[in-house]
Amino acid sequence: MATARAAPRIFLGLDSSTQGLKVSAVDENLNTILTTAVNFDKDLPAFKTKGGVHDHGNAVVTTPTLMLPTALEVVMDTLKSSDFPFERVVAISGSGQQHGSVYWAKGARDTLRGLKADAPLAHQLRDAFSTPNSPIWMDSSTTKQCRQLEEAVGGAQAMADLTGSRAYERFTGNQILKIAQTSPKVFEGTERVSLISSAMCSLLLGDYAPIDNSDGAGMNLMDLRNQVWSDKITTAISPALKGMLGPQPVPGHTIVGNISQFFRDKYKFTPECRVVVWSGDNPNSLAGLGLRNPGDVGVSLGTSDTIFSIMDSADSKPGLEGHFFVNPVDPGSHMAMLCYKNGSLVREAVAKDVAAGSFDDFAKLIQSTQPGNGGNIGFFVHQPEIIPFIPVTGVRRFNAQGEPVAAFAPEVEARAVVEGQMLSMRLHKEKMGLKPKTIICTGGASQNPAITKILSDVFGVPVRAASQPDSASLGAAFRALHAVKCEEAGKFIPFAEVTANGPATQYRTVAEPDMKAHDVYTAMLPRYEALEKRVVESCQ
Ligand code: XUL
Repeated sequence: MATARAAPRIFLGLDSSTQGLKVSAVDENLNTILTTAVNFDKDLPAFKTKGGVHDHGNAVVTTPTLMLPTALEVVMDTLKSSDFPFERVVAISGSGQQHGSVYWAKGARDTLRGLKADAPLAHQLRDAFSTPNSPIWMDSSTTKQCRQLEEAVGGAQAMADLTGSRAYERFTGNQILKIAQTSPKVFEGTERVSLISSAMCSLLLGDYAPIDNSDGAGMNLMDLRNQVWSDKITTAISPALKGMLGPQPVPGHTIVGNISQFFRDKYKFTPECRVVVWSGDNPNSLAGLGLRNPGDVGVSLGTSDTIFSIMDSADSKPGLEGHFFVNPVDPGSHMAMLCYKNGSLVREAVAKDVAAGSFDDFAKLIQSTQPGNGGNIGFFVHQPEIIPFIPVTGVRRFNAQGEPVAAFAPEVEARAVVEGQMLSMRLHKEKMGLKPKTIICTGGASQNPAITKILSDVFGVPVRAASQPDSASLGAAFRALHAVKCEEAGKFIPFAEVTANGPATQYRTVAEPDMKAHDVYTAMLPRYEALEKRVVESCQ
């Protein structure tokens, strides 16, 4: 007994991302005890995904919904086979790729409540979804619905004022409207719409879990200031929708219940194990990176590239670019963010072209060229881009005279892809009124010194990396700990207090800015902006 009581408590964080499902287990001091992951393409080949998704063409991108419970069970089985001490897990939370939606069929709640440990989750849930495919953040097929919903609330700026973002193709409300319009049977057969985050949480809970107000802000459905579903927008989609969304969104430190019988029976979680509401991957990364000061900016260089920071809610002024969400660890403040679709997959494609896929050689090519790239600028749009909206894919290259050119030399190409991405971040982040003092970087490309050096030079600030990777799953584990600490104290405790001494606050500097190079980029920015405008106009 005494030994069992003394055994350190464990907090689990999962990250259901575009390409896989990861788990981080941390102790009370926020040290990582273990991480493990399932890669959708490699480990679950039956779902035939590429990069975790099905690209149907015509800007339609989905993920097979049943892959989510399958991955959850596989990852838990992996933990079980390594004798993971499930009985020490005090709380579990998670992170989901933002905006993606899950459509639970009529009767699915009963199925969820009755899940039994003697059959695979996916088998028991085979009839639980009214459509087998979940539209995800890479989908950009809902431009018509975006304009329609903006019109219903009084225009794009009115939509931004109300929800924190103008209508974006990947945002869930626009996706739901498309389903209601083009697949009315699916819509009518749905009893609950979840985000990927809340769907995964529902699996752990064995019942429908609410949506948290941070991920909820990525739907174009939530009144950002009041943190409630907007009647105006939900009704414009369908009078039935509000009921399908479940209760009002909840703060990120909410305990939604205890873990379900399925997980207790199969893995020996204790009946007391708390399930903490899940949130989106970018909000969780913000938590995992320990951002706490308004000048701290997080940059995640992953499948998507995102740049985000905390903002006093009184200062957040949503415009026609970028997003404002509720801060996932402090419902009283906001999180400002920009998201680019053309992130690591584009860097990988260019590295494949110019360096046979070796990121070391890609870095060497970059290092053989000068900041500013001799005036050459490229726009690498492999997927329709969000910021700015570039719906027509293709690579556009311009020389120092602003003339279109068909190709760059390999080393120029390598620098051009990274400089273009970082210049765009700087340009559009400044338009949101934000100037970083420090950048805290995460994601695969944050390990590449040539890439972080350009990031640092473009912004003119040091770039630091967290001492542990996997910021989204770690952030989820930290939020699980935070929720338990708030529950134990019977009041809200600042997240920074809970994480104060943990490794989340220990960064190493990975790049220092060269201010001469920074000046080159500052001078280059108006040219970049003018060329960007040309590219955007050429798509209209
Ligand atoms: C954010 C976004 C992406 C996904 C990636 O708005 O669309 O960063 O969250 O998982």
